[in-house]
Amino acid sequence: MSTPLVGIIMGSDSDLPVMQAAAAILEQFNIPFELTVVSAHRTPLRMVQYAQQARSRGLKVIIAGAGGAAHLPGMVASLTSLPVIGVPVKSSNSIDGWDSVLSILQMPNGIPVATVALNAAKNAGILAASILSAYDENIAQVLDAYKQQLQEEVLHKAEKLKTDWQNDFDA
Ligand code: RP5
Repeated sequence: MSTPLVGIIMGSDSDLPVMQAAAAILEQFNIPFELTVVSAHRTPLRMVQYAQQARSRGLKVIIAGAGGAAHLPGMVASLTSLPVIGVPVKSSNSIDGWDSVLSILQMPNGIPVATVALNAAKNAGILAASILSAYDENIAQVLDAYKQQLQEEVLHKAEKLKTDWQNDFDA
């Protein structure tokens, strides 16, 4: 196993059904990652240790997911200079998801967290890959191919609609 470049952490194992999408896309991109539970409230010292050791352990990006009073991404960002991507999770203790979004999004100046949409762990994985691609040509090529594939899928759908609805629009 190569050294993980991305650390995926979450406040609880109940976040895993959402957070596993980040792991899946990193696996698809062949980017080594690690995945564990780190709770800002239930294991604060583990959180401090994780964040403080992340860079020396070789991590380049941290993806942190949490829900409700979602303090994990912001607190981790306060403890490391690595980029932190926050995933707001609509969890069991979340009122409607806005609590998770705002807890992660509304950071004070000086301590940014790159916040993705509610439950958007897949995008967090893609954003982590984009950050790594700034200095890794192989990852850049994988991402370019992925975007090309997305484009082809949309064009294929447009072509299908054109046939199904006898619509002539062609950009
Ligand atoms: C947060 O509380 C976790 O990130 C999770 O989203 C939520 C609920 O945790 P459990 O009570 O399910 O462990 O800290």
